Amino acid sequence: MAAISREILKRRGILRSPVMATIGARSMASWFGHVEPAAKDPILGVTEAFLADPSPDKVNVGVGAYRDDNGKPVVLECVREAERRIAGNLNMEYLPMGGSIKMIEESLKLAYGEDSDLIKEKRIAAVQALSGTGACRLFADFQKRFLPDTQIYIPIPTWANHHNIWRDACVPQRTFRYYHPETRGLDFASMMDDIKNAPNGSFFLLHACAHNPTGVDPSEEQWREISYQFKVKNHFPFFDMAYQGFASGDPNRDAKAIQIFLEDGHLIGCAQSYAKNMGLYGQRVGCLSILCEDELQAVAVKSQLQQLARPMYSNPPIHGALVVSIILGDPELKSLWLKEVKGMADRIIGMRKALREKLEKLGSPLSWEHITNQIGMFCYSGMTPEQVDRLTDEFHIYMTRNGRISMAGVTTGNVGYLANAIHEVTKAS
Ligand code: KET
Repeated sequence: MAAISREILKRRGILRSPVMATIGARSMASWFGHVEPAAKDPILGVTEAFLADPSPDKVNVGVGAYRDDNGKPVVLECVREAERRIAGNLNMEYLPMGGSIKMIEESLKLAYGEDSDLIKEKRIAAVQALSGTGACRLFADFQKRFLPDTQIYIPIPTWANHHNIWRDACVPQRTFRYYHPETRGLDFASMMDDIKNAPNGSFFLLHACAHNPTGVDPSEEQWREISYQFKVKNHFPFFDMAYQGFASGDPNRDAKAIQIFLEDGHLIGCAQSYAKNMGLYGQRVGCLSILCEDELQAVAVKSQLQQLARPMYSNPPIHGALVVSIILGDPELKSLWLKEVKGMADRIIGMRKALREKLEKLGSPLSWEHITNQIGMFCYSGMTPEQVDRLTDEFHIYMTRNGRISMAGVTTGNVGYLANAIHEVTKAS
């Protein structure tokens, strides 16, 4: 912090190095002297703080990144095998602006269904994207370019970066109610009211499964009602599907919400990410798709998506796309992947049970039922920002201040320590 303030003072001409002083204050004043440090990212900032803490007891349950039961990052076996197959064989030329055709084909099968008629009819415009974030951003830019006066309805709460993405794309945001803090479940009635009260033809951002941060998804029946109401109101659903496979352990089941909307004949948008379900976090591989009325329209939309990509990053990275194509294109590797996704989801479910049991055994006066009711990577614990601060200050436990625990970072080794600490900071409430 001290280093940053010295830097700022220096830039403002208040503190000068001897060389700068001799050249003169005005000529060296930078045009960006007024720039202040940006606010810390509420999620990735937690990782930075964790890394800076020298304590041997420290625990990171901040970012949604899967760890094995020893707390170590995981490279899936199917990924290792795909990389063996890539090594030495292929060139590393540019991909087309829209990315790997093979990767896109396989991604569409995952989201829209293996035998989808929509795929056969070539009605889906799709491009490889810079993981889920890049897919959302490309969509937001597309929305702004072709329907500039629209807004986006975003659930409260949501993944913090959704707000940044549509803000930077200059799309005004509205919110819709989603979560009920008292029941720690879905606030379905309010959500439906907000859907009904939005102007016809509004854009809605929906989490396809394993809602982040709440771990609360609508039931199948509720999705059907939502889909029906979207039809009545002619709303456009944009699905962010960053956790396909992490909700139920089965990627097909986790695409159910999308399937329901497709059955009802909606046009949809969809952001897919392989960060979590293939553990390809840093490879930045994902897919943006937009279901169109016909093939002609899909060709036009895809060409426009490519034109949005070209001046930003020209074309997407090749390595992750090769890994994904090889895994999903080979029946044996694909079944290994499905097994490994299930393994990750199951370990998380096991940790939910363990954390809840430990808190109950400690005699916590609070109900922790929601830890096992919620699904996906996160537990939305209900802890206050002040309680989270105590966890960090007194116990070196790092998590986002909204009380979200990344269950993917909980292990047999740290779950007892975590439960004790949570009990300590919550028992008086
Ligand atoms: N959508 C949602 C809902 C989401 O939680 C994430 C990542 C993403 C998209 C983007 O993931 P990508 O790596 O671009 O494919 N969430 C975790 C990491 C992060 O904040 O970047 C998290 O919430 O911890």
